[in-house]
Amino acid sequence: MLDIVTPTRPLPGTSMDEETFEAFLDQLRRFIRERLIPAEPEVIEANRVPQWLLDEMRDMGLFGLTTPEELGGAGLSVSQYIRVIRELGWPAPAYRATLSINTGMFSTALTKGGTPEQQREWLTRAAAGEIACFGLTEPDSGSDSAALKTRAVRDGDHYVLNGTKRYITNAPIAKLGLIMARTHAEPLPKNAHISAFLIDMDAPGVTAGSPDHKMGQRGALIADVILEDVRVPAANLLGGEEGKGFLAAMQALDSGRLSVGAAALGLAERALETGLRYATERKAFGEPIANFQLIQAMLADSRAEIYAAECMMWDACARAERGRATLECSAFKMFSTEMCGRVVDRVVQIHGGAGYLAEYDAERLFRDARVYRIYEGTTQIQQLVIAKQMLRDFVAGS
Ligand code: COS
Repeated sequence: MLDIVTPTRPLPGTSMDEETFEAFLDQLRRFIRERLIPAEPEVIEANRVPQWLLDEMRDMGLFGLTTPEELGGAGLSVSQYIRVIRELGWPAPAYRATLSINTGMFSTALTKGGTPEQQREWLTRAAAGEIACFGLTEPDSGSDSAALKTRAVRDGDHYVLNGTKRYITNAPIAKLGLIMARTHAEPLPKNAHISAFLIDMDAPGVTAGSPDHKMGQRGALIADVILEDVRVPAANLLGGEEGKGFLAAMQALDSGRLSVGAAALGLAERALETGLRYATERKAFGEPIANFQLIQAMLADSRAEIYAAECMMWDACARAERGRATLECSAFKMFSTEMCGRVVDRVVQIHGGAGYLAEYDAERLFRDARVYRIYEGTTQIQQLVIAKQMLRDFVAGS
Protein backbone atom coordinates (compact mmCIF):
# COMPACT_ATOMS: atom_id res chain seq x y z
CA MET A 1 0.00 0.00 0.00
CA LEU A 2 1.47 3.36 -0.98
CA ASP A 3 1.79 5.90 1.80
CA ILE A 4 0.88 9.02 -0.16
CA VAL A 5 1.70 12.31 1.55
CA THR A 6 -0.91 14.93 0.72
CA PRO A 7 -0.64 18.70 1.13
CA THR A 8 -3.01 18.60 4.08
CA ARG A 9 -0.62 16.53 6.18
CA PRO A 10 2.42 18.17 7.76
CA LEU A 11 5.60 17.25 5.95
CA PRO A 12 8.59 15.84 7.77
CA GLY A 13 11.95 17.55 7.73
CA THR A 14 10.88 21.08 6.87
CA SER A 15 13.56 23.50 7.95
CA MET A 16 11.86 26.89 7.57
CA ASP A 17 8.72 27.20 9.65
CA GLU A 18 5.58 26.97 7.51
CA GLU A 19 4.39 30.50 8.31
CA THR A 20 7.67 32.11 7.22
CA PHE A 21 7.76 29.88 4.18
CA GLU A 22 4.18 30.78 3.14
CA ALA A 23 5.06 34.48 3.51
CA PHE A 24 8.10 33.89 1.29
CA LEU A 25 5.94 32.08 -1.31
CA ASP A 26 3.51 35.02 -1.35
CA GLN A 27 6.39 37.40 -1.90
CA LEU A 28 7.73 35.15 -4.67
CA ARG A 29 4.33 34.94 -6.39
CA ARG A 30 4.17 38.75 -6.37
CA PHE A 31 7.70 38.93 -7.80
CA ILE A 32 6.73 36.47 -10.53
CA ARG A 33 3.54 38.39 -11.37
CA GLU A 34 4.98 41.88 -11.19
CA ARG A 35 8.58 41.39 -12.38
CA LEU A 36 9.30 38.07 -14.07
CA ILE A 37 6.21 37.67 -16.27
CA PRO A 38 6.21 41.31 -17.50
CA ALA A 39 9.92 40.93 -18.43
CA GLU A 40 9.31 37.82 -20.55
CA PRO A 41 9.31 39.69 -23.90
CA GLU A 42 12.68 41.23 -22.99
CA VAL A 43 14.12 37.80 -22.06
CA ILE A 44 12.83 36.25 -25.26
CA GLU A 45 14.01 39.11 -27.45
CA ALA A 46 17.52 39.30 -25.94
CA ASN A 47 17.80 35.53 -25.32
CA ARG A 48 19.04 36.15 -21.80
CA VAL A 49 17.82 37.18 -18.38
CA PRO A 50 18.69 40.89 -18.04
CA GLN A 51 21.26 41.83 -15.43
CA TRP A 52 18.82 43.99 -13.44
CA LEU A 53 16.53 40.97 -12.98
CA LEU A 54 19.42 38.67 -12.09
CA ASP A 55 20.36 41.20 -9.40
CA GLU A 56 16.81 41.20 -8.05
CA MET A 57 16.75 37.40 -8.05
CA ARG A 58 20.03 37.38 -6.10
CA ASP A 59 18.71 39.97 -3.66
CA MET A 60 15.70 37.74 -3.00
CA GLY A 61 18.06 34.90 -2.11
CA LEU A 62 16.83 32.71 -4.96
CA PHE A 63 20.31 31.29 -5.66
CA GLY A 64 20.67 30.02 -2.10
CA LEU A 65 17.27 28.44 -1.54
CA THR A 66 18.67 25.04 -0.56
CA THR A 67 22.01 26.12 0.93
CA PRO A 68 22.21 25.80 4.72
CA GLU A 69 21.62 29.05 6.55
CA GLU A 70 25.14 29.07 8.05
CA LEU A 71 26.53 29.21 4.49
CA GLY A 72 24.32 32.10 3.46
CA GLY A 73 21.27 30.26 2.13
CA ALA A 74 17.65 29.80 3.13
CA GLY A 75 18.04 26.13 4.06
CA LEU A 76 14.74 25.06 2.53
CA SER A 77 13.65 21.44 2.80
CA VAL A 78 13.20 19.41 -0.38
CA SER A 79 9.43 19.93 -0.31
CA GLN A 80 9.71 23.67 0.23
CA TYR A 81 12.31 24.00 -2.50
CA ILE A 82 10.28 22.05 -5.01
CA ARG A 83 7.20 24.14 -4.22
CA VAL A 84 9.28 27.21 -5.07
CA ILE A 85 10.33 25.59 -8.35
CA ARG A 86 6.69 24.84 -9.19
CA GLU A 87 5.96 28.57 -8.83
CA LEU A 88 8.98 29.34 -11.00
CA GLY A 89 7.51 27.00 -13.60
CA TRP A 90 4.93 29.70 -14.42
CA PRO A 91 7.14 32.45 -15.86
CA ALA A 92 9.54 31.90 -18.78
CA PRO A 93 11.75 28.85 -18.08
CA ALA A 94 14.91 30.96 -18.39
CA TYR A 95 14.55 32.15 -14.80
CA ARG A 96 14.41 28.69 -13.29
CA ALA A 97 17.18 27.46 -15.58
CA THR A 98 19.50 30.25 -14.50
CA LEU A 99 19.20 29.61 -10.77
CA SER A 100 18.29 25.95 -10.47
CA ILE A 101 21.73 24.48 -11.15
CA ASN A 102 22.94 26.45 -8.11
CA THR A 103 20.05 25.35 -5.95
CA GLY A 104 19.64 21.86 -7.40
CA MET A 105 22.25 19.67 -9.01
CA PHE A 106 25.34 21.67 -8.03
CA SER A 107 24.36 22.07 -4.38
CA THR A 108 22.97 18.54 -4.04
CA ALA A 109 26.22 17.02 -5.27
CA LEU A 110 28.20 19.23 -2.90
CA THR A 111 25.93 18.73 0.09
CA LYS A 112 25.90 14.96 -0.31
CA GLY A 113 29.46 14.41 -1.53
CA GLY A 114 31.62 17.47 -0.84
CA THR A 115 34.13 17.81 1.99
CA PRO A 116 33.28 20.42 4.68
CA GLU A 117 35.92 22.76 3.19
CA GLN A 118 34.48 22.36 -0.30
CA GLN A 119 30.98 22.98 0.99
CA ARG A 120 32.10 26.11 2.83
CA GLU A 121 33.72 27.62 -0.23
CA TRP A 122 31.57 26.48 -3.14
CA LEU A 123 28.11 26.40 -1.56
CA THR A 124 28.70 29.89 -0.17
CA ARG A 125 29.65 31.16 -3.62
CA ALA A 126 26.67 29.43 -5.24
CA ALA A 127 24.28 30.85 -2.63
CA ALA A 128 25.68 34.35 -3.21
CA GLY A 129 24.63 34.05 -6.84
CA GLU A 130 27.77 33.07 -8.75
CA ILE A 131 26.08 31.11 -11.50
CA ALA A 132 26.87 27.39 -11.66
CA CYS A 133 26.87 24.74 -14.36
CA PHE A 134 26.89 20.95 -14.19
CA GLY A 135 28.98 19.09 -16.75
CA LEU A 136 27.95 15.49 -17.32
CA THR A 137 26.71 15.16 -20.92
CA GLU A 138 29.20 14.97 -23.79
CA PRO A 139 29.04 14.79 -27.60
CA ASP A 140 29.22 10.98 -27.45
CA SER A 141 27.48 10.29 -24.14
CA GLY A 142 24.05 11.52 -23.11
CA SER A 143 21.80 8.86 -21.62
CA ASP A 144 24.83 6.60 -21.25
CA SER A 145 26.55 8.93 -18.82
CA ALA A 146 29.12 6.40 -17.61
CA ALA A 147 30.63 6.32 -21.13
CA LEU A 148 31.86 9.90 -20.88
CA LYS A 149 35.32 10.56 -22.31
CA THR A 150 36.59 13.70 -20.54
CA ARG A 151 39.84 12.71 -18.90
CA ALA A 152 41.33 13.87 -15.59
CA VAL A 153 44.95 12.86 -15.08
CA ARG A 154 46.75 13.41 -11.78
CA ASP A 155 49.85 15.59 -12.01
CA GLY A 156 51.40 16.32 -8.60
CA ASP A 157 48.88 18.21 -6.49
CA HIS A 158 46.71 18.95 -9.55
CA TYR A 159 44.55 17.11 -12.05
CA VAL A 160 44.72 18.00 -15.73
CA LEU A 161 41.34 17.91 -17.47
CA ASN A 162 40.72 17.51 -21.21
CA GLY A 163 37.42 16.98 -22.99
CA THR A 164 34.19 18.53 -24.23
CA LYS A 165 30.87 18.80 -22.43
CA ARG A 166 27.67 19.36 -24.41
CA TYR A 167 24.24 20.99 -23.80
CA ILE A 168 25.51 22.50 -20.56
CA THR A 169 22.92 24.83 -19.05
CA ASN A 170 24.38 28.23 -18.11
CA ALA A 171 27.77 27.45 -19.72
CA PRO A 172 28.11 30.91 -21.33
CA ILE A 173 27.43 32.74 -18.05
CA ALA A 174 28.63 30.32 -15.37
CA LYS A 175 31.38 31.14 -12.87
CA LEU A 176 31.31 27.77 -11.08
CA GLY A 177 31.40 24.32 -12.64
CA LEU A 178 31.00 20.77 -11.42
CA ILE A 179 32.59 18.64 -14.10
CA MET A 180 32.47 14.86 -14.34
CA ALA A 181 35.62 13.25 -15.79
CA ARG A 182 37.31 9.88 -16.03
CA THR A 183 40.10 9.23 -13.56
CA HIS A 184 40.47 5.69 -14.98
CA ALA A 185 40.65 4.96 -18.69
CA GLU A 186 38.83 1.61 -18.32
CA PRO A 187 35.32 1.28 -16.88
CA LEU A 188 35.21 0.22 -13.22
CA PRO A 189 32.37 -1.52 -11.31
CA LYS A 190 29.59 0.87 -10.25
CA ASN A 191 31.11 3.42 -12.61
CA ALA A 192 33.90 4.25 -10.17
CA HIS A 193 36.04 5.38 -13.12
CA ILE A 194 34.23 8.73 -12.91
CA SER A 195 35.17 11.55 -10.56
CA ALA A 196 33.76 15.05 -10.13
CA PHE A 197 35.75 18.29 -10.07
CA LEU A 198 34.90 21.76 -8.86
CA ILE A 199 36.24 24.28 -11.32
CA ASP A 200 36.33 28.01 -11.79
CA MET A 201 34.86 28.62 -15.20
CA ASP A 202 37.33 31.42 -15.87
CA ALA A 203 40.35 29.16 -15.20
CA PRO A 204 42.89 28.96 -18.05
CA GLY A 205 41.87 26.31 -20.60
CA VAL A 206 38.10 26.50 -19.95
CA THR A 207 36.07 27.83 -22.88
CA ALA A 208 32.32 28.05 -23.23
CA GLY A 209 30.92 27.79 -26.77
CA SER A 210 28.32 30.21 -28.08
CA PRO A 211 24.75 29.48 -27.01
CA ASP A 212 22.99 26.78 -29.04
CA HIS A 213 19.86 27.74 -31.01
CA LYS A 214 16.95 25.87 -29.46
CA MET A 215 13.28 25.17 -30.20
CA GLY A 216 12.12 27.06 -27.11
CA GLN A 217 13.06 28.24 -23.63
CA ARG A 218 14.68 31.43 -24.94
CA GLY A 219 17.03 32.96 -22.38
CA ALA A 220 17.93 29.59 -20.89
CA LEU A 221 21.41 29.26 -22.31
CA ILE A 222 23.07 25.98 -23.21
CA ALA A 223 26.46 25.53 -24.84
CA ASP A 224 29.54 23.34 -25.00
CA VAL A 225 32.23 23.58 -22.38
CA ILE A 226 35.66 22.84 -23.80
CA LEU A 227 38.43 21.82 -21.39
CA GLU A 228 41.98 22.05 -22.69
CA ASP A 229 44.74 21.14 -20.25
CA VAL A 230 42.80 22.69 -17.39
CA ARG A 231 44.81 22.42 -14.18
CA VAL A 232 42.51 21.80 -11.24
CA PRO A 233 43.89 21.66 -7.69
CA ALA A 234 43.51 18.16 -6.20
CA ALA A 235 41.66 19.88 -3.35
CA ASN A 236 38.81 20.43 -5.84
CA LEU A 237 38.19 16.71 -6.36
CA LEU A 238 34.66 16.31 -5.00
CA GLY A 239 34.74 14.48 -1.68
CA GLY A 240 38.54 14.35 -1.82
CA GLU A 241 38.36 10.87 -3.34
CA GLU A 242 38.43 9.51 -6.86
CA GLY A 243 35.51 7.45 -8.13
CA LYS A 244 32.69 9.41 -6.48
CA GLY A 245 31.61 11.33 -9.58
CA PHE A 246 28.95 8.99 -10.93
CA LEU A 247 27.26 8.70 -7.54
CA ALA A 248 27.35 12.49 -7.20
CA ALA A 249 25.82 12.85 -10.66
CA MET A 250 23.04 10.34 -9.98
CA GLN A 251 22.18 11.88 -6.62
CA ALA A 252 22.17 15.31 -8.23
CA LEU A 253 19.91 13.96 -10.97
CA ASP A 254 17.36 12.75 -8.41
CA SER A 255 17.10 16.36 -7.26
CA GLY A 256 17.19 17.67 -10.85
CA ARG A 257 14.33 15.36 -11.80
CA LEU A 258 12.13 16.64 -8.98
CA SER A 259 12.92 20.14 -10.16
CA VAL A 260 12.06 19.47 -13.81
CA GLY A 261 8.87 17.65 -12.79
CA ALA A 262 7.83 20.65 -10.69
CA ALA A 263 8.72 23.13 -13.44
CA ALA A 264 6.63 21.11 -15.90
CA LEU A 265 3.76 21.14 -13.42
CA GLY A 266 3.96 24.94 -13.12
CA LEU A 267 4.10 25.35 -16.89
CA ALA A 268 1.09 23.04 -17.34
CA GLU A 269 -0.88 25.07 -14.80
CA ARG A 270 -0.09 28.29 -16.61
CA ALA A 271 -0.98 26.74 -19.95
CA LEU A 272 -4.29 25.50 -18.63
CA GLU A 273 -5.12 28.92 -17.23
CA THR A 274 -4.34 30.36 -20.68
CA GLY A 275 -6.62 27.76 -22.30
CA LEU A 276 -9.40 28.37 -19.81
CA ARG A 277 -9.28 32.12 -20.38
CA TYR A 278 -9.33 31.70 -24.16
CA ALA A 279 -12.19 29.19 -23.98
CA THR A 280 -14.35 31.59 -21.98
CA GLU A 281 -13.59 34.59 -24.22
CA ARG A 282 -13.61 33.04 -27.68
CA LYS A 283 -17.04 32.59 -29.22
CA ALA A 284 -18.18 30.12 -31.88
CA PHE A 285 -21.71 29.31 -33.00
CA GLY A 286 -22.82 32.30 -30.92
CA GLU A 287 -21.45 31.25 -27.54
CA PRO A 288 -18.14 30.84 -25.66
CA ILE A 289 -16.36 27.69 -26.78
CA ALA A 290 -16.06 26.74 -23.09
CA ASN A 291 -19.75 25.77 -23.32
CA PHE A 292 -18.93 22.94 -25.71
CA GLN A 293 -18.44 19.56 -24.14
CA LEU A 294 -15.52 18.56 -26.36
CA ILE A 295 -13.64 21.65 -25.14
CA GLN A 296 -14.67 20.86 -21.57
CA ALA A 297 -13.25 17.35 -21.97
CA MET A 298 -9.83 18.81 -22.83
CA LEU A 299 -10.00 21.19 -19.87
CA ALA A 300 -11.11 18.45 -17.50
CA ASP A 301 -8.49 15.91 -18.61
CA SER A 302 -5.82 18.57 -18.16
CA ARG A 303 -7.04 19.53 -14.70
CA ALA A 304 -7.19 15.92 -13.53
CA GLU A 305 -3.69 15.19 -14.82
CA ILE A 306 -2.28 18.30 -13.17
CA TYR A 307 -3.86 17.16 -9.93
CA ALA A 308 -2.25 13.72 -10.29
CA ALA A 309 1.18 15.27 -10.91
CA GLU A 310 0.73 17.52 -7.89
CA CYS A 311 -0.02 14.54 -5.65
CA MET A 312 3.06 12.77 -6.99
CA MET A 313 5.16 15.86 -6.32
CA TRP A 314 4.19 15.99 -2.66
CA ASP A 315 4.78 12.31 -2.17
CA ALA A 316 8.10 12.14 -4.05
CA CYS A 317 9.41 15.14 -2.08
CA ALA A 318 8.40 13.65 1.25
CA ARG A 319 10.16 10.42 0.34
CA ALA A 320 13.27 12.27 -0.83
CA GLU A 321 13.35 13.97 2.56
CA ARG A 322 13.42 10.60 4.26
CA GLY A 323 16.18 9.09 2.11
CA ARG A 324 16.85 7.83 -1.41
CA ALA A 325 13.75 8.07 -3.60
CA THR A 326 15.16 7.41 -7.05
CA LEU A 327 12.09 5.56 -8.33
CA GLU A 328 9.65 8.24 -7.18
CA CYS A 329 11.81 11.12 -8.49
CA SER A 330 11.94 9.42 -11.90
CA ALA A 331 8.23 8.52 -11.86
CA PHE A 332 7.25 12.08 -11.00
CA LYS A 333 9.58 13.54 -13.63
CA MET A 334 8.28 11.15 -16.27
CA PHE A 335 4.59 11.63 -15.49
CA SER A 336 4.70 15.37 -14.95
CA THR A 337 6.67 16.18 -18.10
CA GLU A 338 4.58 13.87 -20.29
CA MET A 339 1.45 15.33 -18.72
CA CYS A 340 2.73 18.83 -19.44
CA GLY A 341 3.25 17.84 -23.08
CA ARG A 342 -0.37 16.67 -23.32
CA VAL A 343 -1.70 19.80 -21.60
CA VAL A 344 0.15 22.28 -23.82
CA ASP A 345 -0.97 20.31 -26.86
CA ARG A 346 -4.61 20.51 -25.77
CA VAL A 347 -4.24 24.21 -25.03
CA VAL A 348 -3.00 24.81 -28.59
CA GLN A 349 -5.98 22.76 -29.79
CA ILE A 350 -8.42 24.83 -27.72
CA HIS A 351 -6.97 27.95 -29.34
CA GLY A 352 -7.57 26.49 -32.81
CA GLY A 353 -5.73 28.43 -35.53
CA ALA A 354 -4.67 31.07 -32.99
CA GLY A 355 -2.74 28.41 -31.09
CA TYR A 356 -0.37 28.11 -34.03
CA LEU A 357 0.45 31.81 -34.04
CA ALA A 358 3.51 33.15 -32.28
CA GLU A 359 1.53 36.09 -30.88
CA TYR A 360 -0.38 33.79 -28.51
CA ASP A 361 1.27 32.35 -25.40
CA ALA A 362 -0.03 28.87 -26.28
CA GLU A 363 2.49 28.51 -29.10
CA ARG A 364 5.45 29.46 -26.91
CA LEU A 365 4.33 27.28 -24.00
CA PHE A 366 4.04 24.36 -26.42
CA ARG A 367 7.64 24.83 -27.56
CA ASP A 368 8.98 25.56 -24.06
CA ALA A 369 7.45 22.36 -22.67
CA ARG A 370 9.04 19.99 -25.15
CA VAL A 371 12.50 19.74 -23.61
CA TYR A 372 11.14 18.78 -20.19
CA ARG A 373 10.60 15.27 -21.57
CA ILE A 374 14.25 15.16 -22.61
CA TYR A 375 16.66 16.78 -20.16
CA GLU A 376 17.67 15.46 -16.75
CA GLY A 377 17.02 12.08 -18.38
CA THR A 378 14.58 11.32 -21.17
CA THR A 379 11.27 9.61 -20.49
CA GLN A 380 12.89 6.43 -21.76
CA ILE A 381 15.72 6.74 -19.20
CA GLN A 382 13.13 7.28 -16.45
CA GLN A 383 11.42 4.07 -17.58
CA LEU A 384 14.73 2.21 -17.26
CA VAL A 385 15.41 3.66 -13.82
CA ILE A 386 11.91 2.81 -12.57
CA ALA A 387 11.95 -0.73 -14.01
CA LYS A 388 15.42 -1.44 -12.61
CA GLN A 389 14.31 -0.42 -9.13
CA MET A 390 11.05 -2.40 -9.38
CA LEU A 391 12.81 -5.55 -10.52
CA ARG A 392 15.42 -5.21 -7.79
CA ASP A 393 12.75 -4.75 -5.10
CA PHE A 394 10.79 -7.71 -6.49
CA VAL A 395 13.81 -10.01 -6.50
CA ALA A 396 14.81 -8.87 -3.00
CA GLY A 397 11.29 -9.55 -1.72
CA SER A 398 10.76 -12.93 -3.35
N1 COS B 1 21.22 7.53 -5.86
C1 COS B 1 22.25 6.95 -5.20
N2 COS B 1 23.09 6.07 -5.79
C2 COS B 1 22.91 5.81 -7.09
C3 COS B 1 21.87 6.37 -7.84
C4 COS B 1 21.01 7.28 -7.17
N3 COS B 1 20.00 7.87 -7.82
N4 COS B 1 21.93 5.90 -9.09
C5 COS B 1 22.98 5.07 -9.14
N5 COS B 1 23.58 5.02 -7.93
C6 COS B 1 24.81 4.30 -7.58
C7 COS B 1 24.50 2.96 -6.99
O1 COS B 1 25.52 2.60 -6.08
C8 COS B 1 24.57 2.08 -8.22
O2 COS B 1 24.86 0.76 -7.92
P1 COS B 1 23.69 -0.17 -7.35
O3 COS B 1 22.46 0.16 -8.15
O4 COS B 1 24.20 -1.53 -7.59
O5 COS B 1 23.54 0.20 -5.90
C9 COS B 1 25.70 2.68 -9.01
O6 COS B 1 25.58 4.07 -8.78
C10 COS B 1 25.62 2.39 -10.50
O7 COS B 1 24.32 2.75 -10.93
P2 COS B 1 23.61 2.07 -12.18
O8 COS B 1 23.90 0.60 -12.16
O9 COS B 1 22.19 2.49 -12.21
O10 COS B 1 24.43 2.68 -13.37
P3 COS B 1 24.15 2.53 -14.86
O11 COS B 1 25.42 2.71 -15.59
O12 COS B 1 23.34 1.30 -15.14
O13 COS B 1 23.23 3.82 -15.07
C11 COS B 1 21.49 5.09 -16.15
C12 COS B 1 22.38 3.87 -16.08
C13 COS B 1 20.90 5.06 -17.53
C14 COS B 1 20.41 5.03 -15.11
C15 COS B 1 22.29 6.40 -15.89
O14 COS B 1 23.42 6.41 -16.72
C16 COS B 1 21.43 7.62 -16.16
O15 COS B 1 20.66 8.06 -15.30
N6 COS B 1 21.59 8.20 -17.36
C17 COS B 1 20.88 9.38 -17.73
C18 COS B 1 21.70 10.56 -17.44
C19 COS B 1 20.92 11.79 -17.61
O16 COS B 1 19.85 11.95 -17.04
N7 COS B 1 21.48 12.71 -18.42
C20 COS B 1 20.82 13.91 -18.79
C21 COS B 1 21.10 15.10 -17.98
S1 COS B 1 22.65 15.30 -17.37
S2 COS B 1 22.55 16.98 -16.49
